[in-house]
Amino acid sequence: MMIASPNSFTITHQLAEHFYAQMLLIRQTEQQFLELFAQGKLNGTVHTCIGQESSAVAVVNAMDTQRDIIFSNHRAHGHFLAYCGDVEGLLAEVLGREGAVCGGIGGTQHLHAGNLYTNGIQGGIAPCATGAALAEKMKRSGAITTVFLGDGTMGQGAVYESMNIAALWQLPILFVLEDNGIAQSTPKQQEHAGDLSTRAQTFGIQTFTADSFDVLALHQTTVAAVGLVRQQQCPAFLVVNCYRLGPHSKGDDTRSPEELAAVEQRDPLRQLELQIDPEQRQLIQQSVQQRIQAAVQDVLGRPFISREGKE
Ligand SMILES: Cc1ncc(C[n+]2csc(CCOP(=O)(O)OP(=O)(O)O)c2C)c(N)n1
Repeated sequence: MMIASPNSFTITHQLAEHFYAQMLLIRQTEQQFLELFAQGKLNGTVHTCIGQESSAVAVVNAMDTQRDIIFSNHRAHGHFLAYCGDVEGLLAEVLGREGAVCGGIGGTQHLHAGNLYTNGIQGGIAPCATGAALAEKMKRSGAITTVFLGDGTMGQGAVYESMNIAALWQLPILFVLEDNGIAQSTPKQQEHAGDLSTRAQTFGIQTFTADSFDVLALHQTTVAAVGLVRQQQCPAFLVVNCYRLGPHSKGDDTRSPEELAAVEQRDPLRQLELQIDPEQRQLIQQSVQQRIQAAVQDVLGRPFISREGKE
């Protein structure tokens, strides 16, 4: 199911409601994953983007999802759901059930739907995205490519090789840095010298900066960055300052409860909630909750995917 293009929203409050519904869907789907894990129904691990949903929603909605290409990483559920909204396909993928969006082979980190591709190898997606941008430029399709990177991933050489070639060949690609200040358990300051937000400037790539706490403002900044990439057929760098409210995956959060509690006060989902008409808010909450409950019940009732004869 493709989500309606935000271009059809002319009134800010309609856009806010649309974003709220998407952010809530992402939040509650991921909370469901954690719950299913705790119940022993979900094997392996999941990396949730709880607290960072606004980045996925603001960026994906600035793109033309009919033709643009998105590459994402290990923390991909938000990008995936903002792109296609397929809760059932994602749940089935993570739970290894029939109807899984990638046949149950990709799991949480390796998702594919339409023009969206995700991969858990840090930095490995940057050259792939750059190649896709080159292909679209050669085809003169007008499509652009976006690639999501974490601050820890900015330590990978392949990211800079990709920026270099994207600038040299003027490729239509938006590098999005979701800077949540930590890579698993390593704070940014212990890992990187200098300022990550100025990295792309050395390649002559224009940089846009916003934070995730105001999804509407972040969306506006992204629209400007996407416009530049599409019109000028050149790369751009968008730095999204954000904060992960959950652990890296599970039980591996080294940040203090005080630090987390302070940032929870600024939770982007709650900030947006305050801007939504209470009646409308309740309707959205009910609809998202029903959707997720029905999806969980449906998917848990499906058979496991059989690998018999496929090895
Ligand atoms: C090449 C590679 N090295 C190590 C890992 C293990 N790993 C998974 S996520 C992660 C941290 C990533 O941090 P960051 O890029 O800041 O993204 P975030 O998790 O904060 O979203 C690491 C080291 C990996 N997936 N790929």
